[in-house]
Amino acid sequence: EKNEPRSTINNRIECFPFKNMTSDTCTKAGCLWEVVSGQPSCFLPDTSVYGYEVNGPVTNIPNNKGFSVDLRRRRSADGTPLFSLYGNDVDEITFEVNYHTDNSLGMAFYPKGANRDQLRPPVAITVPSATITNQRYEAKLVNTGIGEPFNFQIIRKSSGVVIFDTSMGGLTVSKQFLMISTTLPSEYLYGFGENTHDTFLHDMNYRMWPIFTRDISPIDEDVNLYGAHPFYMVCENDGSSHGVFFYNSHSIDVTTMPNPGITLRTIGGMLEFFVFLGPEPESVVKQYSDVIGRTFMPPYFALGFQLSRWGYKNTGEIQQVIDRTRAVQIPHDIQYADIDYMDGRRDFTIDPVNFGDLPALVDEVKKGGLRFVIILDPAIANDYETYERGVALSVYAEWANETLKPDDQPTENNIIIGNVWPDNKTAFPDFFRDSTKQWWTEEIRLFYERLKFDALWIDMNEVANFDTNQYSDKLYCPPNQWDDPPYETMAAHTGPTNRLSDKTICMVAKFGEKNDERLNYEVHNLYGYSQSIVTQEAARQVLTGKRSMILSRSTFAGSGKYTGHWLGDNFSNWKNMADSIIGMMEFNMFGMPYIGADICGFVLNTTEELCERWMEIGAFYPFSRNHNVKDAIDQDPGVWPDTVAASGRKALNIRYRLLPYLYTLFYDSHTTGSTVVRPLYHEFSQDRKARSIDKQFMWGPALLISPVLQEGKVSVDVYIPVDVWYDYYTGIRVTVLGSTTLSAPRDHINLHLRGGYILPAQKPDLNTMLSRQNNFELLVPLNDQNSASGKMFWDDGESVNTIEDGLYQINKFELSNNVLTITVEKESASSWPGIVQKLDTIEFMGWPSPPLKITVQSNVAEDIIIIDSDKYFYVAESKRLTLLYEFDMNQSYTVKFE
Ligand code: MIG
Repeated sequence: EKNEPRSTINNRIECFPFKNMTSDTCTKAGCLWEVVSGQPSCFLPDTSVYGYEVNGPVTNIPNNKGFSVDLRRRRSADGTPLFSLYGNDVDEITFEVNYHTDNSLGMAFYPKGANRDQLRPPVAITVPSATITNQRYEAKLVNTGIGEPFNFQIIRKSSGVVIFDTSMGGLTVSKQFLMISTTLPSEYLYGFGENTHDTFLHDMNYRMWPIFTRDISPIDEDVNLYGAHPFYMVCENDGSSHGVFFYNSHSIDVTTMPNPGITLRTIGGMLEFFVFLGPEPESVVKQYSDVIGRTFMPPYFALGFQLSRWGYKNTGEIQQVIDRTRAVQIPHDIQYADIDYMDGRRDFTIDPVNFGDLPALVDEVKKGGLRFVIILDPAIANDYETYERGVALSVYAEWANETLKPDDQPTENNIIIGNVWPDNKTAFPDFFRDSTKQWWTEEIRLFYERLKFDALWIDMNEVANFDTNQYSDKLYCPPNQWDDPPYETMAAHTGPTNRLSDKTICMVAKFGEKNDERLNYEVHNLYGYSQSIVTQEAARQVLTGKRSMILSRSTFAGSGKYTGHWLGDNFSNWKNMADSIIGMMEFNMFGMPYIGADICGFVLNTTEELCERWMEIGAFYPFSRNHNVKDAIDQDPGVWPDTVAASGRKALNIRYRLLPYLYTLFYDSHTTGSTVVRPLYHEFSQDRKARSIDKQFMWGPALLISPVLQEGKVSVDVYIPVDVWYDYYTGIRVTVLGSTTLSAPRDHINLHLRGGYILPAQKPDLNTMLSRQNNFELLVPLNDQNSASGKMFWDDGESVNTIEDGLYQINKFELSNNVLTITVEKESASSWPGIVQKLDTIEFMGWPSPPLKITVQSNVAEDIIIIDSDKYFYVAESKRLTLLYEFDMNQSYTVKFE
């Protein structure tokens, strides 16, 4: 009777996902039942019946910093709370809105009087704070009368667009089930991860996505992968964008709805959100990074090309790969060793038979500028000194309480024992403890004494454990409210035995220091995150003052401060190659620009054509590594000298040429939060077509990359937004804009430069140690005003905190009114030798007519030099002007064209 149908069926909030409901069980539970195809049949009644109501006056926070209001559950006529979905609902809660800055706000729902810190994830964030002077949003409690349904909106003042709106109801706060729904102002929804999304733009048709870290190949949709990033972005119809961060580390389910809207469900903590008003997409990502932190600055060598595989049989095989890569003149900066190098796959050991000579190889190859990276897994075999030293410092995750531990589980000291790669049973370090940090750092230091690695690759940190629940003689989780919560989330329904603990350790494992203990249930998503923090610090300590680089498989919001990421165990197929673009764009949105996928594909045998195309696109991954599974055919480019290697070399030489531009994008990202790999949507958000492009991507604002992603194709369908563009190879201006088809022979990846930007470049070489000694170049594609601008960031490429310590240089470039100025904007401090290289080539594209005279004046000399006319060339057909003149990067110049 009271359960009125909803006004539209496109906003149904499902009552019991994963339960087989019938008309009878559904209505008995208080929900509505109606079968409509494509819609949930059992769904919640509206806010007149379910959810919360206003239960007190609105209290303003002084200085226009927000407000709070008490709420209580909806009541029946006799004053008792109405029905509950999963039990234990909190009757009285407080809703608080905090205006952080003019462009960002926070909001939280918490049990009245609760200590919020205990409900928050142990993830360091920064709450932005500024005086509110020109608030871009209105935060509106729609009903303020006592007993009226809770309804909250955030409105973008400039357009009146409602960007957050809880009017469809469903708000639930219980101990182990929390839910909120919001309508969205448009269908342009991006983000949430880590999942394999078929499209960058979300499908709004009741798709559900789990967020819960797990060791699963990114080949299927609808499963949770390695990382957890509860962040989304929406492009409003007018092109303004906003973003929302759900600050919660529990297992989360995201459901899209066609109205359009989303429902978020989680199983603990708080419903707490940060909202960012942008309005430009890049501003949204920057504002998000204000909260979660900005990316680490990668060492320069980490921008070079990298080779890896699982299954090298011995040091000799690694040497062979290095040699055949050199033979085909492929630039090569990092060589990896996977778990094969270990003795019985135990961390910090070396297989004495097959890899005893690995340290010597590392020493040798480093002389030529190659760097070496080793893998480390978190799980520690319980049969050697590393393990024993950990026991002594009590570094391992334990059962939360003795009574939960099944009697038949192998254990010592209450430590949780599992089974991963090592030859023996394993324990799992708890990286939330200081003692673990001390132990891990020391183990890394001891190992560095044996093998001089340059960076660390941390794998299996979801945390992966192979057999939980699958074999009775190995680890299994006794039934309890944490391993079997009333609402299990989708993650539990995508594991082998349908439990959260599948392929990981029990939710009742305990983590953290004695005075701040947390159940795995709360912090499971933070395993890789916590390991990344400790590993970065350890590497920097051990490599005294060197930046190093950490590559982590599992990540959380904020991991970008500490690590990069690869997209995991992809398959050697064309779809997975295309998916990598979406993954890269999403991780850039998540503040993790150091990202890429295994080039040529990991699982299965690659093919020559696939590998060739993958080397081409992979040359434009910020993290560019060819990596392969054990037992698959070799796929390093040297295997196919005339095809994969030839095309790979061509693409990689362009990458190396553009590394100063890429490095400068990382500097921008590190200092402002901007993206490195950038979706077209970010640069052309007014262009509706650009908002859905996910088969092409950009480097920053100036380079458009359009790879071939299909087998047998020698052309590519692209979208080129309305602007000034030049073909990278010919310098010829693009005349057909919009949707078009470009020729793309097997050895060609289409690249376009955007008019108006100046890109710093450098002559390529076989690794970055060599290329860093070459002369610089500038690429100057002109816009329609015949102007362009840009900058270059430079430092020693490897010291820690060069930016914070001011040990870097910035050169600014500006072309307008036929005058090019090169300005040393920030000179490097004296303690750093500065730039010795010259800039000797400037390539202008779209230069209108041949110059009659070019003059140069340096800031350190009085005289104006007239450049010899044989030092510049103008090609009328392509309107390309090349200037060959040696500029010293430590001087400022004015170059005039007459
Ligand atoms: O269960 O170390 O994603 O890159 O080669 C497989 C072996 C373990 C998974 C990583 C992959 C790596 C592999 N590892």
